[in-house]
Amino acid sequence: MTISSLTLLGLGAMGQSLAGTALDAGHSLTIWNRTSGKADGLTAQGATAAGSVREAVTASEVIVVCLYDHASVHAVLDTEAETLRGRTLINLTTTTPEEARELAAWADRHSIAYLAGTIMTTPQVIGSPDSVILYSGSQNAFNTHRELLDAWATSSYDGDDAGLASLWDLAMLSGIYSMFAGFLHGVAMLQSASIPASSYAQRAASFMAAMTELLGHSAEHLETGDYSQPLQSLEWTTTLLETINRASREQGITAAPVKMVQWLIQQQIDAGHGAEDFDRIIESMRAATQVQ
Ligand code: FVH
Repeated sequence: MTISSLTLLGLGAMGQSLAGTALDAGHSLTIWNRTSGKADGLTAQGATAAGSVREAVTASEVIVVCLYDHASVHAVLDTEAETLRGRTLINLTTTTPEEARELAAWADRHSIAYLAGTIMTTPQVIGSPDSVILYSGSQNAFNTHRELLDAWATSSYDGDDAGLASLWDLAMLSGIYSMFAGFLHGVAMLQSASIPASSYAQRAASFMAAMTELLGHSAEHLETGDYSQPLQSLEWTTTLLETINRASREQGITAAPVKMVQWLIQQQIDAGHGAEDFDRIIESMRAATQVQ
């Protein structure tokens, strides 16, 4: 089903890309941004710039929000709850799961259909086959506006709990940031011996890709909670990580990402689980005493 009208609030780097792609796909688009100047290129492509949030919301049945954070979404929408009544709100702003649920409840109180989306890609990739956006919340909104959503990315629907898309997003990003911190630590080690980052990147890419083959094996441990058949025990691993620590000191750098892993391991060793598998460190993350 082709939508007749669409409003986009927020013309940052991502909003610009979403807007351009929607226009390219033939959608009729109204745009609004807090500060002026960001709409100019898009109006030249056919978008209509609204002078206020109310004017922008009134123009369309579907309102897409792509703002900086949860607080900015409330800053923009709170005074327009009645204007939004009966319309569909698709929020592509990064939030926590609880923030997404809070917005869904707010929308529900005002009879606004609410779909939460999390963008798993950069603005440059929006509209390409590599672009992925995860959704949760109103299944009806997801199904009804699928054509628009699919213009931006491969769209996945994860369930009617509005917080789920966000939970997935942040869980995926957590893995990526930890991996890149480890990559940068490796670069720092090698650069201390004048080996360029590009050499490390080339060798590390295939090594890391090979390591991802082990994720399924870990998942088996994590789903059963049985860590008694270690691929690498906690005691063995902490000895290795201490060696990386000493090597880092020798090279004059700090091994902060490695120390974080050592800390998680130590909780389990102290609790008497040193002979069990490395995957057991997930229990340190679940512990109520964790560092916030
Ligand atoms: N850019 C990316 O690579 C990532 C990819 C993954 C998903 N994110 C999320 O997308 C949201 C928007 O990101 P963005 O890249 O467009 O962000 P900015 O370029 O910084 O633009 C922010 C827009 O938000 C407006 N804004 C900020 N605070 C307020 C406020 N209090 N009231 C109204 N609008 C506000 C800002 O307006 P202005 O500064 O231009 O006036 C921009 O339109 C984000 O959640 C990412 O996590 C992108």
